[in-house]
Amino acid sequence: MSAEVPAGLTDLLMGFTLEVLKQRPEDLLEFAVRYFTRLRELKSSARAPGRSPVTRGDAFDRDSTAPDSSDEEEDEDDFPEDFTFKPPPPSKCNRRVSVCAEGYNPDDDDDDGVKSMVVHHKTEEQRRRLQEACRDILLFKTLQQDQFSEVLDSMFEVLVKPHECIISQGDDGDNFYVIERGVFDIVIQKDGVSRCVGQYDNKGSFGELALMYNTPRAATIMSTQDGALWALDRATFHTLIVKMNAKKRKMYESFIESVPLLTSLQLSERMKLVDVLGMKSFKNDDQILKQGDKADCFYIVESGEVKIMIKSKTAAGRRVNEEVEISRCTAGQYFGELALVTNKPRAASVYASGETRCLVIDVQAFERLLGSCQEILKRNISHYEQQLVALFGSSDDLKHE
Ligand code: 1OR
Ligand code: 1OR
Repeated sequence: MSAEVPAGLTDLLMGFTLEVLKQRPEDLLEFAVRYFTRLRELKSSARAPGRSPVTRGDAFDRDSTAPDSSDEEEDEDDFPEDFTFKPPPPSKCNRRVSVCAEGYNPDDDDDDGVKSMVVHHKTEEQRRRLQEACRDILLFKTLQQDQFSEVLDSMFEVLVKPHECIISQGDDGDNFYVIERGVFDIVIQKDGVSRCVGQYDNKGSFGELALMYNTPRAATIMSTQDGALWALDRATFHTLIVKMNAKKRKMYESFIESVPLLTSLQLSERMKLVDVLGMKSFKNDDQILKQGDKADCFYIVESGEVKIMIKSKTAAGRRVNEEVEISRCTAGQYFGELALVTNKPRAASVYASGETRCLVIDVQAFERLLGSCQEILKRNISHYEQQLVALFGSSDDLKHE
């Protein structure tokens, strides 16, 4: 069943959403009542005879309440230039409200322009370390060079001691963090019980979710030893990353919909996946994964082809050096799931066959967003074992030494 979205609805809700983000009301319902009441008052006073036409405010779209098309031209100038909304008293805790993944279009949010970016001076040596730490950060992979430079300019160093709480679950989001060094626990509290659900080991990044979706922090991040982080403030993250995500969604929406593995996900879940994925290009014969390496990412072939090669074992259990091609993946197919699902090293090496582009998802996003695909992944993994037995007469390679 397809439902048509009424003209102007998106803009009407967008205006409201932006106002919520600016004012951060404690009582969303009360705020909504006041916002739309005020909007209606303004609309009817603008319509009143004798009132001179004025430019409508950004927060409103003429289509959203135009009763019929004959009103349309008149409506264009319907709203007072000075449309301001008086919010209810400020909230005590200043909690930001959740915004559903597909409802917020950062493209239209011109509030935090480039002006709001702060440059933090760095020494040559700091800049070099920062650049190295950011080299593999997936969220930065789709930035253009000048945008990436702006991100680096805005980042500042944060040194941490053991057992420091960098992020507390439930807090408002302030910064996004890139790890230069250190080991950090990911702790999630649910039903009053805290559980360590994962760890960042000297690489990666965290703290993007609260900034992307204006939600409370989803997890607590604790240092387990001395470490160094690079932080990017909320405003710059918004200006550069969240706005880029709107473009990323447009770019990858139809491709992601065509990936068979992801068909069981809801649209909002697929879009959240797009928000956090990175894109990597490879030339012919580039090694993408190495058998035996520790795993931290999952890959979907966007274009081109990859070869999956393994070094099998001799009967005595020793590895032979020659690699054997066991499979290929083309556009829409995935690889690199096995080590993430089994918590083992990479079971095979993967090489680009010709120019190849892959979408890359880190292990935390894989676990967070692809949980509902685990059954399909596991079913396909059981096929590997059967093929392996057919090829080599043993499935020992899946068990790893
Ligand atoms: P944030 O801004 O919400 C906490 O602040 C950060 O922890 C979060 O962004 C992510 O960057 C990071 N679920 C939610 N957040 C996670 C998770 C996670 N892992 C890392 N973060 N899960 C664990 C996956 C290994 C899902 C648990 C069900
Ligand atoms: P990974 O994380 O172990 C290497 O990194 C990837 O190669 C692996 O995830 C899978 O995505 C892929 N048949 C097809 N693909 C495979 C196989 C496989 N093994 C790994 N990958 N077989 C099992 C070999 C151990 C069947 C061989 C005929």
